Amino acid sequence: ANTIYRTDYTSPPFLIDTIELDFELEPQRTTVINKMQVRRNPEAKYSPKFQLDGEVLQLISLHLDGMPYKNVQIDETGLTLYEVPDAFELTITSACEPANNTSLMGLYLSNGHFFTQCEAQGFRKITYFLDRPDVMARYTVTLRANKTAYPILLSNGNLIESGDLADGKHYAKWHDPFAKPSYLFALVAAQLVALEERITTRSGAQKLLQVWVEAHDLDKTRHAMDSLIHAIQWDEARFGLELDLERFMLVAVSDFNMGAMENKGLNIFNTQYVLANPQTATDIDYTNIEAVVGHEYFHNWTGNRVTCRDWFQLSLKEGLTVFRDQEFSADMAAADAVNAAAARANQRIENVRILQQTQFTEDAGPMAHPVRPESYVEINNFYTATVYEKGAEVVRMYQTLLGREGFRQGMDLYFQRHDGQAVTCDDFRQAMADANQRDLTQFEGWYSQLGTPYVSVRTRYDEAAQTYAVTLAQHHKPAPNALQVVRAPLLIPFALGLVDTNGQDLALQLDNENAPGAATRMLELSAAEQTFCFINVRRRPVPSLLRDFSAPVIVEYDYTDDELIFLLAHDSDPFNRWAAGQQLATRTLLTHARQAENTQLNTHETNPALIEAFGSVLRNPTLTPAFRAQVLTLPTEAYLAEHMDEANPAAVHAARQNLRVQLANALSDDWFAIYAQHQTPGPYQPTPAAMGQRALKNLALSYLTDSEHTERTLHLAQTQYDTANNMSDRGAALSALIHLGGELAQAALTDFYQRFENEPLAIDKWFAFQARQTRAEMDVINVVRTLLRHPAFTSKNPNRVRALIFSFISGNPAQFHAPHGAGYTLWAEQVLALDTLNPQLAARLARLLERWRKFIPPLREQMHKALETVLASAQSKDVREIIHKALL
Ligand code: B3K
Ligand code: ZN
Repeated sequence: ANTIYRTDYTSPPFLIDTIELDFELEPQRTTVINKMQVRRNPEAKYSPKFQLDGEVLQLISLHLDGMPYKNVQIDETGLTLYEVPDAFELTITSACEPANNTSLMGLYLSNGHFFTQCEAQGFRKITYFLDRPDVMARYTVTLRANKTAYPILLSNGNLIESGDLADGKHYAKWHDPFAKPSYLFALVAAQLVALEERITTRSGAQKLLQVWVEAHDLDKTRHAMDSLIHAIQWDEARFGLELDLERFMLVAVSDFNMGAMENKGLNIFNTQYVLANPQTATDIDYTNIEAVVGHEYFHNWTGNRVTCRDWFQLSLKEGLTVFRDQEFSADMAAADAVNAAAARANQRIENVRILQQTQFTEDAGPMAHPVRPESYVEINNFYTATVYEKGAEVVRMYQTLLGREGFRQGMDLYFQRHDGQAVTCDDFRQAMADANQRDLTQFEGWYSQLGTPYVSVRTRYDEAAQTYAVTLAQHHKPAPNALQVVRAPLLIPFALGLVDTNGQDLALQLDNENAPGAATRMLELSAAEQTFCFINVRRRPVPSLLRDFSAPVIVEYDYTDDELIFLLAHDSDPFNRWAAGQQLATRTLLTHARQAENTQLNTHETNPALIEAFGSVLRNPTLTPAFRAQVLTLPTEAYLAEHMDEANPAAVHAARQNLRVQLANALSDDWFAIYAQHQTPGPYQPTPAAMGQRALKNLALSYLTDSEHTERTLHLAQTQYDTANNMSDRGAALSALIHLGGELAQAALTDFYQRFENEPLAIDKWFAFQARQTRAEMDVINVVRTLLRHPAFTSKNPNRVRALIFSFISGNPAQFHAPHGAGYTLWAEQVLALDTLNPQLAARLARLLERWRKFIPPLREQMHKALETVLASAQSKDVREIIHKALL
């Protein structure tokens, strides 16, 4: 397959100013008439031919300026027109087959209704077009369909006409006043109802907001609507950005490859990120819905009004929009919280946990790429943690370096310069630089260099001189796929504090300063190595490094256990308090994992100081329940395995399980007390405070399932299961019962299924709980195999596939990597089954084995064989690119 390179970019030879689309919607065969006004791009190299993208389309007719045009060639990638004039009208009629489209790209059916997904390159499966983001056109769309089957007809922008037609059909005509790239086109033709609200934005304009769902889901739309209203208000307040359309629609669809899609004025959502009521959705679902609704809404400016010149610039819109949704969630949580700083820290911890678990791993493996990739075979494979999560960290660093005000000025200049344009990451960086009169040339490295930077720290206290010198040195591990070797020092904002022996922060004074200043210093590391010398330091402090995770790097510093325990107890930076606890736990767990590899680890005397330190946090009433839950949540098995020289999932599981048992038993009185104290009586409330209570209470329940108090815990879990008024509690109880095993678990599973038979998102949870169970006596691969044959399982629904197969493979490493290798056989089988059905989803599944080289030899060899099996039969370029890179 062809590799596309960033540096090969050239401007489009033609521009398309307007497009009129006319759809005759039929499931088996939909006809599309496409009328475009085309002209040569004065800024591009002259090309005698005009090439349009088009895939799996049947061409019916083609007219140029109203006359049939014959000087055309067709192949499987599109159409080439020869000898075209400088400006012309092109009318193309073609057909596609929505009912046979299982890829969920282009126009497809879900529950018998029509939906589209065009990003990145799905529009070419709908009609012939210059399907690239730097070709921006004004769209007018007419939809025609049977009125009974598809009473609701939606597209981008404003509704300008609608009415009845002959033969039981009706039509709707939509016009989007904003020029947009084809990836933002959308249509929906379905039987839906909407929750509606009218709001007034800050300029006084009236707007109509709608959340469209199937009728039986109308009781699950309130939270999405509230999230949308909050997002609109937040973007006005924080960035001065207003909703620019008369109406804004969200639509829920059951079959969707990703979370949601920011189509102009018509955001289409995976049901998982829009539907919620207390019975079916967990606190995490509520939180995710707020984040994703915000994310898609924020794209209206960062992505839609200013879009990407080419797909290598994807992080221009995704990194920036993830940063914006993270800030939105943090501000929302802080606004509702008693302790705003703690609520913010909690958000930050959650974001960083994901970054460290997914992006750091990606950056160390065969798919490692810079935030702005240099090449790709299939662009859908580059909607990655690096582009999204590391991209968001890169945007955050501008704000860290320039301050909130400076960042806002950079954003204002960015829109002033580029509204209505398709631009690059360099354009964004330049706007930030110019608005703040700051040279950000060096910052380019964050876009061009792959891999996670390391910052190693050395400190030297001079008692006589009362100085404390901190030396920061940046370096990289060798690039995993040898793609890139050029490295230059990065500009790293490194927040540091010094904690005195009494637990207080020192007021910091550098040797070139006259007076002590703030307790947290933002050091700017721009060279390979730099030393910062603090003066008037009366006692040796403990350094608090990279506060609030000020840069996406790995810090290396030889803390003693006592220092970590000290920071966990005293650091004024809550993020670093959490990080100290995680580092201490990781260290202990990795030591035990190595012991488990060599001997048989059974009941190790775990570091009693660690248990005491965690117990102090657990009992500390001045800390929020949410924060205590974060600290007491051990690093995942996947994270720990990644930190071994050779990953050994069985050893990691044994070590982690052992520490859980120790924490469960040593602190059992505390856990029972916590469980009793943090009940949330009364109606369910998705507030940060109530969510924190539930998180800590359900963590207590989870630990107690590993304690000696089996009967008592079983009783708590059963009671909670029976009496819960929300899914967080019922789900946690079910998962506890499954972990305890036996007849009660079976009965609860049966009850859960019957209770939620008509709620697909709850049934997804039912599959996921079973796939994630870690009870030692259970052979979970066989549970999964049995569930694959369950009547409610289907490979055609991505949520169901993720619930069962992905949950098992990435959420249950010890069982998946069982020594006999049956997990890998299952993986290969499922990748190949999905490969022809839904290549995008298949490629995501394929990626779950890309780190195969990291594992101990017996597993590595079997994984290698499974990869070879897939390579031998995979058809899609999506899967082939992943497997090919994994095997390089
Ligand atoms: N922009 C979409 C992602 C589309 C992915 C296509 N493979 C969702 C988002 O990031 O908001
Ligand atoms: Zn996005």
